[in-house]
Amino acid sequence: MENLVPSNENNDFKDIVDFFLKNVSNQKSNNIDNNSTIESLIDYFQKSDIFYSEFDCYETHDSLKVESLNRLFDNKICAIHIPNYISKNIGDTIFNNIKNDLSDRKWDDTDMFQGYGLPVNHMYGPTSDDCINYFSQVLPLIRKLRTISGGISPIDKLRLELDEIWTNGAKISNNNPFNRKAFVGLTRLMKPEGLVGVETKKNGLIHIDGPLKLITESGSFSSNIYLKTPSNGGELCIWNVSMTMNNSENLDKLQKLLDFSFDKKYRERIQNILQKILPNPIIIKPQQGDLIILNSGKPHAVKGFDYGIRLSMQTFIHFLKDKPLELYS
Ligand SMILES: O=C(O)CCC(=O)C(=O)O
Ligand SMILES: [Fe+2]
Repeated sequence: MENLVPSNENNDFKDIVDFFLKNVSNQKSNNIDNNSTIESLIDYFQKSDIFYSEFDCYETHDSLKVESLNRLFDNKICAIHIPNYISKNIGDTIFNNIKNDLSDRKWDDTDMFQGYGLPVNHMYGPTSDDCINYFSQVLPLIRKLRTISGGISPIDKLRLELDEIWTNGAKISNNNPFNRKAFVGLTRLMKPEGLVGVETKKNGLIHIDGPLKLITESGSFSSNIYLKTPSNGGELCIWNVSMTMNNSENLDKLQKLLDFSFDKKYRERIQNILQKILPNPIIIKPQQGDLIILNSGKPHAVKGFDYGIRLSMQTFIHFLKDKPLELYS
């Protein structure tokens, strides 16, 4: 993908340059040694029992329904699956149009091999150029995806429908230190050669994207619209860890372990332990054209596959009671 970083002299990004200057100069060294914490957590969980699960509950519908969203945001269910949310043709069309334009970068610390668009963590640097790069791609890529789709893009459709059915509406988030609109529609490519690790290559990287201990006033959710799916494998696994049946201290320790679930140094050991201590997962096999919205505070992982590709258009949905839903990728 072309480098979008404009010159730092560009006044359009002065706020970003200033923000990074201020924060880098104020930054205190934060090099805490995590080794002993991780080792003691691994030690602890090696001897621990399996976590209790809530009863397996996700819903399948033919369209987005407000009652179902309410149950998801209220932590009564952990996912909503809508088969055939978009036509299979659109998935193929988008793939054919972006396949030569995917990131040069091949991520080796997550299951995303290449992406179209940048994930939200780029907003936070480490340099101001990363942040400028992130915001420079927002509108061009949202609009490119719309043009390629020949009308509204899959992520536009999701945003519009959420806005239509959710009383407080849905919007692209600008809730960040720069008060700028975030990117939505990160398109994530998974390929067999990009799957990391040994055990994780098959069973996926278990992680959370929001706090493990759920509350009902707010929450972090992730949605994926599947543009291409492999015929075998690529299932989404969600561990519906109970918030009430497990000891609160154990949940805190599990959260800490999950904080390091992508850490290259410990990844394989942590993932093996997670596979042992978590209860049986809910397994959903997405097909091309489907939409899944999941509670991203529930541990989840995507299973590997040997043939084909898995391409999904992703956005996080942040829920805060009585406020519009906020979308960002
Ligand atoms: O690709 C998927 O099915 C889920 C990916 C994921 O981890 C997420 O959306 O948070
Ligand atoms: Fe995730």
